[in-house]
Amino acid sequence: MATTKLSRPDGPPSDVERIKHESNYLRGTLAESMLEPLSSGISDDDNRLMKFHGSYLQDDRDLRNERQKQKLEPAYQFMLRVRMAGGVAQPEQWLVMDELANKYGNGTLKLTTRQTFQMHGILKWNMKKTIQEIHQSMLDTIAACGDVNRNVMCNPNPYQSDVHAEVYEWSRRLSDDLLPRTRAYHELWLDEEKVASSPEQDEVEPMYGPLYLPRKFKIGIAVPPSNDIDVYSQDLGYIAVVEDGKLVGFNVAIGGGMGMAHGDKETYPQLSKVIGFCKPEQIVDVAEKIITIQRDYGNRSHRKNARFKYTVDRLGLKNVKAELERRLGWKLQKAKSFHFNDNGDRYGWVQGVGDSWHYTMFVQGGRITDDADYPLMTGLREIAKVHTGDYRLTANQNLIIANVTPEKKAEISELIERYGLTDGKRFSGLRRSSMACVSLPTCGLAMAEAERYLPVLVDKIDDILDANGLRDEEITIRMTGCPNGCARHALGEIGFIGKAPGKYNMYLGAAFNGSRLSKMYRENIGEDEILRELQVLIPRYAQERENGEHFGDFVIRAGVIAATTDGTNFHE
Ligand code: SRM
Ligand code: SF4
Repeated sequence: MATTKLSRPDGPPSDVERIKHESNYLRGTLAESMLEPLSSGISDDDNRLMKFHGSYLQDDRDLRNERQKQKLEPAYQFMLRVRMAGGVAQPEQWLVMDELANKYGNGTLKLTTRQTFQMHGILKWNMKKTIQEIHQSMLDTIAACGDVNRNVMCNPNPYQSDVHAEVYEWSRRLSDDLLPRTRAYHELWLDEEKVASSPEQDEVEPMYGPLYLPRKFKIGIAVPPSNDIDVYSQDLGYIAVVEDGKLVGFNVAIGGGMGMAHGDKETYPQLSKVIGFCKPEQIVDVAEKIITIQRDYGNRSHRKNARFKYTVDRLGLKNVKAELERRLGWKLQKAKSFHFNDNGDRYGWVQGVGDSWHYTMFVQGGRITDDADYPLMTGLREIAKVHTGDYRLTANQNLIIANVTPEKKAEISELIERYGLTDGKRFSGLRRSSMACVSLPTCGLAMAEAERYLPVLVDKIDDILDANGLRDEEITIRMTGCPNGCARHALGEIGFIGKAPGKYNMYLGAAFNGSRLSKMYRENIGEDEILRELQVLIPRYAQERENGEHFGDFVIRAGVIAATTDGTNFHE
């Protein structure tokens, strides 16, 4: 087989490459840093390594100025992210998360856009205890962040239990097989005894190597017709092909990603492209080989251009496919046809296969907390105490109480009623289709509010929708506090990216099923301008839309947003 000529970009390695190189497989001086009593923070180098262990050092930005004035160090605290393939958790694990969030965290849990739990506000002194208790619940935080394969996403599919079980199993296999092999996590957090370094040290990371990947790497599995995991946004996406109720394999899509930087044309969101089809038992091999291509050819000089999407663009899709097939020693089959309807969640009770029932609940911004008039956290805790099935966190930051037996259904329904927990149906279609990243006060990169502000903005947009008879119309709306795209803003029919406090770039025109990116419509505008724009666009949509036409398609047909030449792909 002919070898494709590929190369890595020139340039000196970035500082993070040095930190990884010197870290002795992700250990660095973390053990000492975590015990150092004078600061509640850790050094920058160790914070880089901390990510590979599923955590970030943050500070409470609401308190930053005040503490600066008082000449105090920032209010340091840690965010901790769990690795939980496909978002599947057991009731006992829910109770552990709930307890830890209240005991060591800020009393809330965040259900993330990649189907897992995040806790915020953990103090340095409590980190080890928290990680140990997570471990005892049979979960961990390994590789939840860092330059490695991240939490593997998987359609939580409450409809086809057999297919779900099978596809979920593959997401778990991917998650486990692609884990880093270093024992650093076990030594640092779980008190595993250190094994003396040996000549085999070079074999510690057979796939990643001592420098790991140039950047984070993300995998997701979609089961059509649902594209809830936004398969086109993944570095590597698998699209399940189900024939006669049986899983026959996966279409393989590569090179997606959402992140960009304001004003930097070298960075952009991009949709992945389908390159072929493989059998179920081949997907781990395909993932491993793609990861090694990114390991070998990804940009290690400029982290802003290091994601796999840029490697694919630089090397060329055909060349990457040829290199993949060379490394595999076999060829992908021709892609099979598929169709996606939407990238959102369907709410309420549905019956799965046999006797099982599943309840999908809307969780605004993915935040599990108790408000005076909405005791969500308490209600879910009470449900977890009696639930005998499992949970599935969705990629839209919502929650499925899954595999409820007919006997338990009445009891859980009663608790849902008692605590006023909602399947979302009392909210507008827009709110039910909303997503916001964490942003302020914990995210160090936030330029504007997102999770705390989107609900307020939606209240106001709801008034316009009500006035135009569109209350139940599902329109996807996504807001991020910066252009990194953690709520996959570029795939919302209405998207906002934070620019500065109270100011956003507004995007329109993404497809309802996540197959087309949005395009910038207005730059750097505040709430008044946002509402002014929507006061024109929403009535137009109500009056001029064609039967069944989604908002994202309408704005293109109506010429609000220019169509692209290939009809699929926008970016700034
Ligand atoms: Fe993200 C960085 C939160 C999903 C793209 N993301 C961050 C950090 C860790 C900020 C930082 O680096 O200091 C945020 C922590 C905030 C906090 O206080 O918790 C953060 N990202 C999140 C979460 C929690 C958002 C949410 O509200 O749910 C999501 C956690 C996912 C998980 O469980 O693993 C989250 N982040 C995403 C997604 C969506 C996805 O993966 O489907 C994206 C876009 C897809 C992609 O990667 O292309 C995303 N996050 C980023 C980026 C931009 C990467 C890039 O390509 O340039 C950054 C910044 C970075 O890596 O330098 C980032
Ligand atoms: Fe933070 Fe930006 Fe991600 Fe929002 S999109 S969580 S502001 S990094």
